[in-house]
Amino acid sequence: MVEGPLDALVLGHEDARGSGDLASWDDGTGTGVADAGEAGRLDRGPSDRVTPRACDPRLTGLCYPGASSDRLVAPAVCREGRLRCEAERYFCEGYVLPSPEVCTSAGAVPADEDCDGVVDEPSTPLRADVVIVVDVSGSMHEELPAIRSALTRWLADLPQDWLVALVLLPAPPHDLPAVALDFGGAHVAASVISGLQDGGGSIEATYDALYYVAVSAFSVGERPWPRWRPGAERWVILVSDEAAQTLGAVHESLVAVEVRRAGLGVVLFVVEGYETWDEIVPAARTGTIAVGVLHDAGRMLRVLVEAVAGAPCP
Ligand SMILES: [Ca+2]
Ligand SMILES: [Ca+2]
Repeated sequence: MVEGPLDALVLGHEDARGSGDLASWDDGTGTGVADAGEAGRLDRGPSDRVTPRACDPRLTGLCYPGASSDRLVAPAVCREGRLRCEAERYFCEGYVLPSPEVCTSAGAVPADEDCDGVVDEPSTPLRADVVIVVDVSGSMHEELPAIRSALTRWLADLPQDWLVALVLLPAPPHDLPAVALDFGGAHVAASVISGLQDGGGSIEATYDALYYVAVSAFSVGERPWPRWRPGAERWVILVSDEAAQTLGAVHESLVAVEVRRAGLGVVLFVVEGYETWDEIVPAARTGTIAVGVLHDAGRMLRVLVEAVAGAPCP
């Protein structure tokens, strides 16, 4: 039973299948707010971010930090969680959020992984935001022709309502990564990328770049970081030949949390030395990450098409 309205509670989540601290969640499309109602079920609604007051341990209603449009019954895999009060904070436990649609394998029960009500539909979204993060340090000189070729060919075939932004890493004369192109049409991005040159810099602050892109709430230098459109799929294509570094204190676990929280799919193109990304890869959206190689434009293009655009189920 609920005594009094829970009108000052902000939902939180940690991952697609798990538990979340309800005091800190924002999915990038708004803030989840608990409105316990008579049944103790939490719904979404507009509200300012507020500090939760001490919770009622007797409240054990259902909660779901995903979109209100998500299907929550089979064949959809999304599920509500249970509200839990611990140490005067609310947690939502055991919920399942959407993941990319996966084709049903032989003998398996068909499932609607992205919880849109359709099973095994082609996974190419109509609307997506893509941030391309390219390492343009000097060591990338020999890799850039293949990168330019693969990316521009891929961009030429994107659906109309996909927007593309570009982040350079580093962006001389500083070692900071910087937004070279805010979200816009793919043809504009292709034009800029076709002229991409290596430009020095000594630190590849990959962690910083991915973190700032994920949180989408910082300004660095003169340009703001790209802002994601609500409702669009979110992708980061990251190309580098150097193990990830940070200029500050952006640890990879923090990157993993924010990438997951932002719902980013990450496609990673590397040469070598990325062992530390093992912690980030499984932490982001399952099944949306591919690790490809540089120098081979044809292979890069195939990886991009398969990883991001998807293909219809047989
Ligand atoms: Ca589906
Ligand atoms: Ca499926």
